[in-house]
Amino acid sequence: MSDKTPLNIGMIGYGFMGRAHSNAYCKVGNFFDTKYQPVLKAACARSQESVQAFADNWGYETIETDWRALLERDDIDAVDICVPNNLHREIALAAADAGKMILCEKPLAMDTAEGEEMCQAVEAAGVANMVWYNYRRVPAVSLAKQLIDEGRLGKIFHYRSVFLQDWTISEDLPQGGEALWRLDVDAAGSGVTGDLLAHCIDTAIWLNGGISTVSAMTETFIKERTHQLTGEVQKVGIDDACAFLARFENGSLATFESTRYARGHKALYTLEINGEHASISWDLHDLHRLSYFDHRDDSLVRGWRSIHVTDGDMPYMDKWWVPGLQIGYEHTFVHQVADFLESLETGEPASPTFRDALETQKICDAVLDSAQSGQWTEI
Ligand code: SOE
Repeated sequence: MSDKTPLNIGMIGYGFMGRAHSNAYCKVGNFFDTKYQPVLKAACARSQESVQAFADNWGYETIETDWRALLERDDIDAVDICVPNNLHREIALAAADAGKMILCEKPLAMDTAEGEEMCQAVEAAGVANMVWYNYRRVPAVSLAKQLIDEGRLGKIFHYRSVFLQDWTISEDLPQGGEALWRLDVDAAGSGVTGDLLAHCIDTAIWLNGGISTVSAMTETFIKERTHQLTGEVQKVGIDDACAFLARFENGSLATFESTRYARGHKALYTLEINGEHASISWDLHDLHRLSYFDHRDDSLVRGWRSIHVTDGDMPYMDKWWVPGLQIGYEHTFVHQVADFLESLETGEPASPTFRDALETQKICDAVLDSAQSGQWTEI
């Protein structure tokens, strides 16, 4: 019998992220020595058949088909919002009102105004809250943060980041409905800006501080698509591609680019940071490696080194296997849950909180405004 304190989870949604988070709740207690143990108490979605199948697969004890009923239950401590972006606000406000802790999928909201409302709601209710920007918890990215915070790079001059995919190139791909809601502006709020660049921005702010001004361009390559739910051909409202320039508050310059039209790239998230003494770069396709160049090295052996981030003194790695054996994508979510559980013990909020994630939302809004106006936009 575990002597851990149960933390009853109510999962809303059962898609890709519902699976990633459920897996994390299942695994965290086996690898991390936390006081709290997530319990898969209830899964909730509109389709009874689908949510039952999801619950059976992951071991959720019960199901609900109405999220309001889930929030009324006394046996739910924390709700996990894994539904399309246009539903985050309403559920989060009601969950805060019901006194539930909230773990919300990214991006926080459809826009900054909604996000601000959500921040105020969780802060007024005093409930623990966190947004699932999982890439911070890739050990190599966490190591990058450590190296930067230790001052090893010195003054930062440049930040460069891309997130490239190619899954929406076919004009026959419908928009809207299950699995394809990311293409429907009414459900997603934006295209690659909120879905992919939001990850790049979250990591960038975390590693390199606030962004002060942006200049962006966006494009929607396919102007009309059939809506999966209505069967009607409708205008596409999302940005298929977005590129922007940015200035950070620390004086460094940045370029960001994202598209779902980069043939050959499935999820190429990269970042590179150039500082006065050293540079680092990272690539999601090789996520357990961090490239590092230090100009202070002896010139005869100076060069880019590829750090295999698996040693026990590297972030999170003492919790897994033995040095040299790597971990993957799903572990980032386990790390995030572990940090959330630890935050309940220490009282120190797990980042990014709603308030932290609002910063990313502000940048996304500024990027879209700038693309619209053709002007630089101050944050
Ligand atoms: C889109 O394809 C997507 O699944 C995003 O929604 C995720 O946030 C990203 O991590 C991977 O790509």
